[in-house]
Amino acid sequence: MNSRLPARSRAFIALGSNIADKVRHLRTAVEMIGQLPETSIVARSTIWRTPPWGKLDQDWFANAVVGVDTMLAPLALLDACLGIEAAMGRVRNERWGPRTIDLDLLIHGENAMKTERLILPHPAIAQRAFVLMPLHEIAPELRIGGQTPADLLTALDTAGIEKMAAL
Ligand code: A4P
Ligand code: MG
Repeated sequence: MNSRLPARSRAFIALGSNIADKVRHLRTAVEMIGQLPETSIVARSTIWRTPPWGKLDQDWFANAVVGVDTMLAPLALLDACLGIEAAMGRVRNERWGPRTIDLDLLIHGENAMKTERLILPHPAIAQRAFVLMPLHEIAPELRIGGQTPADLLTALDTAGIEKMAAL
């Protein structure tokens, strides 16, 4: 294979919203992800209703995960996701605080990196049931540090996390 050819990768993007019409925000973001260049959505989880994690005094979240096939390199895909957040009017206030839409790049093929702008795989996957439950739905065989989403979920509290709508 010609190593200079750009590679196609399977990536997973987590979506979260806890302001106003949360379900609509997730659907709008997925539509925009599907319109990115050389990127197609290949799997979408259910939308899950999840209790707030990290910062507890805020509204519940709608969370989901999509799988994409993309020719975009990791940083290009991150920038595209940040662009969608900005286009949807997200304002960055406090860490872990309320948000119209949050897009986290969970996995990008086999790529592993730790730079100031991007860490792959996303460092918090193993602590977050609101990511692992939708990820398990669409990628039960995926390995994160050698463990499947179901393996990682055995150590976590999943109370109050429920399916709420199709994405
Ligand atoms: N960044 C580095 N690696 C990545 C990556 N793999 N994916 C950098 C995405 N971004 C990555 O992100 C800050 C910077 O992280 C980005 O500019 C990028 O360069 P951000 O989204 O502005 O930060 P944040 O979201 O305010 O903070 P943080 O710590 O990322 O919060 P999280 O992790 O997004 O958590 N509870 C429930 N139930 N459901 C939720 O969805 N979300 C949060 C926010 C808290 N509690 C929640 C939920
Ligand atoms: Mg984020």
